[in-house]
Amino acid sequence: MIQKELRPIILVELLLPLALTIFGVYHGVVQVLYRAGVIQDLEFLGIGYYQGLTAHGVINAIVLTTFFAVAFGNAVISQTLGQSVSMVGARIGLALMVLGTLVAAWPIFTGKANVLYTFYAPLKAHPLFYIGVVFLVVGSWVSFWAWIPGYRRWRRENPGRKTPIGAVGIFASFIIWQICTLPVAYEVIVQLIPWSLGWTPGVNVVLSRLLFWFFGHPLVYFWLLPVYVMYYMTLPQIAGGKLYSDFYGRLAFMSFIVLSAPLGLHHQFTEPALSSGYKFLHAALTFLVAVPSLVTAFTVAASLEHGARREGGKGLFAWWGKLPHFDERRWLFPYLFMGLVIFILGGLTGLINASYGMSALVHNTSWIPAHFHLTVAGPVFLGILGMSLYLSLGLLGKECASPRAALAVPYLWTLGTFTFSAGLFYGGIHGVPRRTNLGMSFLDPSSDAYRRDWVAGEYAGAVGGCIMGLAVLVFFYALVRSLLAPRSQQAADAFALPESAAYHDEDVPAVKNFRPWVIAGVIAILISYVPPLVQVLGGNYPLAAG
Ligand code: HAS
Repeated sequence: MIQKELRPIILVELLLPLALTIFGVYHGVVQVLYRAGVIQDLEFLGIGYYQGLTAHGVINAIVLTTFFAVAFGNAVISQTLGQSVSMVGARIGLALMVLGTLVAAWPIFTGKANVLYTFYAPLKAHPLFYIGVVFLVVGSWVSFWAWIPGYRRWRRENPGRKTPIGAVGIFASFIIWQICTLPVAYEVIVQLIPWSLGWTPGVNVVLSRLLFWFFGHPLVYFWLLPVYVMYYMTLPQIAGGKLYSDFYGRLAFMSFIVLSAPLGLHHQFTEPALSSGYKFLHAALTFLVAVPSLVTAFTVAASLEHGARREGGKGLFAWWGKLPHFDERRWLFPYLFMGLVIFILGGLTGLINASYGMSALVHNTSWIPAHFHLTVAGPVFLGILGMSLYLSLGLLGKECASPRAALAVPYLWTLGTFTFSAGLFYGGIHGVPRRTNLGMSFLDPSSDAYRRDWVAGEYAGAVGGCIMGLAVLVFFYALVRSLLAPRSQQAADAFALPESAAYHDEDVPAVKNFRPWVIAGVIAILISYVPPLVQVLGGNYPLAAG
């Protein structure tokens, strides 16, 4: 059972960022229209191109994901450990996150923070943007710390018992977050805030980029792991089966603690200030971090097969037909399943990016947003939408009032992301740049820079982006109708997240304790980041005024 006093906090953490996502998604649709040349201007309805792009990235990829990770973490930890989360910590955490979001929103909405969601120097924002980000992150830390006393109590009261797998995944995610936000906290507090306040003459851009990407790659696993918790903890049961292997689930989460961080240089293969040897090391480690996802692919597929066969599924592939793809009572299933389907392509294209030589072809082209709309905007966004609807209705004791609409969303979203990404992949390998107002340049037929061969990809991107926008509209229709439906206190009291039993419930001591994995993770970070850091600090680069 989810702790009673925690429920209103979880509801705010789910619904507030979802409301903001209306702006986030709106700017996504406007973005594809600029890029396809439908909008040929520096701004649309008073909001500039880079201002809208910043709002799109910050709201969807930073605010929504962080609030959701904390909300879902609160629900999973309090339910699976049956221990109370510290209410003081949960309240302070929420207050700081809301304050941070409001403080950062002002410079974004007034056009004083057009620095994109990758906010490293030399782009400079108003100091309040950085201060807001600090509050948001510290709020998420405090929410995480609020789980620790209850977990220690649980361990004392349950000696030798395995921590429930949902709690393992949530803790893994927040351990990664705690570690990876330290370098970006240094960057923001020591470099960016004093610089944006005018207290320092300039900023070391190379150091700023290095610290940002130290944070930037593990950040993607902070987005992904809550969804992996859904895949391991809830999906097998919704599919009518069991988690195929408890050990492999734990192994995947523990491996992410070690492997998420020491590979951020794969975002900086083109960085002239860093030696190629370090880049090669990070490239090799990037291939290793795909392993826990491949393990997940096999374990989750086996769990789905087990569920489908229990429901009468037969044959080598025909059992797929027995999964609840269109079951109105189990409308959460396609949010998770279609996320997995999308992630097959998202993961494969990640491996292409990681290949040292291939990155030179695709870096900073539209290939990159195509990749990340099949990852963060694929399994992650679908998981967030589905679970936010499921959790908020469950906590309020309401039924989904439009199950058909709720079911349509993941299919529409998948159609949209595949169309969008196909266009942007195509454009990317033909050299179309990312983060560029193409309607004012390469897609403007009256411009000397016009590129006819780039039109098809961007048009496909625009069609896909509009379908994605439509999917979100349908989602809000289902959400609002359901929120207006009558509530049942009895249903609210009885609500719990589905927890799958394990088919193979192995007892392997190596994956029962976080400590050795955290130590290995810190050692891996020291090996992979100290030499590049020493190189950058010894570089004596001129400071950028911004
Ligand atoms: Fe990435 C750039 C490499 C995963 C997000 N990535 C980005 C950026 C973002 C992002 C936002 O090496 C752009 C940053 C920016 O703005 O510049 N990425 C990888 C690799 C992985 C990977 C190797 N990325 C993610 C995830 C993200 C994410 C996850 C968000 C959540 N990425 C890169 C690289 C770059 C990059 C370079 C920099 C490129 C550049 O030059 O700028 C791996 O973790 C992927 C492993 C995943 C798999 C897939 C496993 C499949 C599963 C589904 C199974 C399906 C089932 C269903 C069971 C190997 C789990 C069965 C049903 C059937 C129908 C069969």
